Amino acid sequence: MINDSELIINADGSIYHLNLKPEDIADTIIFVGDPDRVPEVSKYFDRIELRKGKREFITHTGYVKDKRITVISTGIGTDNIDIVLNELDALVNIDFQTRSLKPEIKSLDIIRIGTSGSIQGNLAMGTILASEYAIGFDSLMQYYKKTYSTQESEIQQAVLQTFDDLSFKPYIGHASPELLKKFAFDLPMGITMTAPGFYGPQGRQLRTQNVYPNLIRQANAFQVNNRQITNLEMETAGIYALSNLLGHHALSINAILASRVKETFAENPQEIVDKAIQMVLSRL
Ligand code: R1P
Repeated sequence: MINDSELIINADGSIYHLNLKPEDIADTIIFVGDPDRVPEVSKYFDRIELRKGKREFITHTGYVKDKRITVISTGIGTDNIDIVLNELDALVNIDFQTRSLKPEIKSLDIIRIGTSGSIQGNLAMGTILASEYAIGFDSLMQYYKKTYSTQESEIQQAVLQTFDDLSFKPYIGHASPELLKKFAFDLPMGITMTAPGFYGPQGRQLRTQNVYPNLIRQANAFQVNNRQITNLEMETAGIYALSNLLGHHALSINAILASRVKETFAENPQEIVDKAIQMVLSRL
C-alpha cells in the first residue's frame, strides 16, 4: 500500500499536481511544453470531452475521429517531466481505492510536440525532426536506477569523450521503435540534447560567465555510430528515460525554430508548430 504522502490524492479523487482522475486521460497522450499550445492541438479534435488544469499542467481530452486522445502541457524542463510522467503512470497503474499497484501494468503512448533549436548547419529552419535518442544534461535520472542498452551505453561513452570537461555524467534515453515507425517513418531523425536551463545550460551568455562556454561547439562536433546531436531543447531526455523505466512508449517530435549554428530564429514559428501538430494528429 502506497501511503498518503507518497501518492497525494486530492479531495475530489484527482492526483495532486495534474488535478486529473484516472478516467480523465486517454491511452495516447500528446505532451506540449507551452500551456497555450494545448488548445492549438485540441482545436483539431472532433469532440472535446474534458478541459482541466492546475499550475502549468493544462489538459484537454477528446476524440480525433473515434480515437480518444489527451493533450497535456508539461511546462518547461525535466523537473516538470518528473511530475507529469509519474502522475500519469499513477493514474493508469495504481488503484486509487486500494493505493496498490494494479495487477496488469499499462503502457501509455506519449508523443511530445515541442520546439527546439538546431545544432547542425544542414538542419533547416522549419524542419520537423524525430528524436531517436536523447541525452540528458540535467540531473533527473541521477535519482532513478536505469539500465542501458548497448547503443545507449555507446552514446553515453561518446558523450563523456566529446564533452570532456563536464563535472557530471549525462544520461541517455531512447524513442519507442513502434512510435518512430508509426509517426516518424518519413522524418529526419537525430539525437536530441536536453538541457536543464535555457541560458547557461544551453551555452548562452548574456551577462554571465559560463563554466561550459563550448557546449554548442562540442554538441556540433559530437559523433557516434554515424549519428550526430541534431537539436537542443529541455524535456525529451527526461520523457524518454522515465518512459523507458516505467514501460511507456515515447516519441519526441521537434519543430526546429532556431539555429544555434547560424544564430537565427524562425520568422513563422506558429506555422511550423502547427505543421507538426497536424502531422501527428493525421497519423493517430
Ligand atoms: C524553451 O523556450 C522551451 O521551449 C522548448 C524547450 O524544450 C523549452 O520547454 O519546448 P516547448 O516549446 O515544448 O516548451
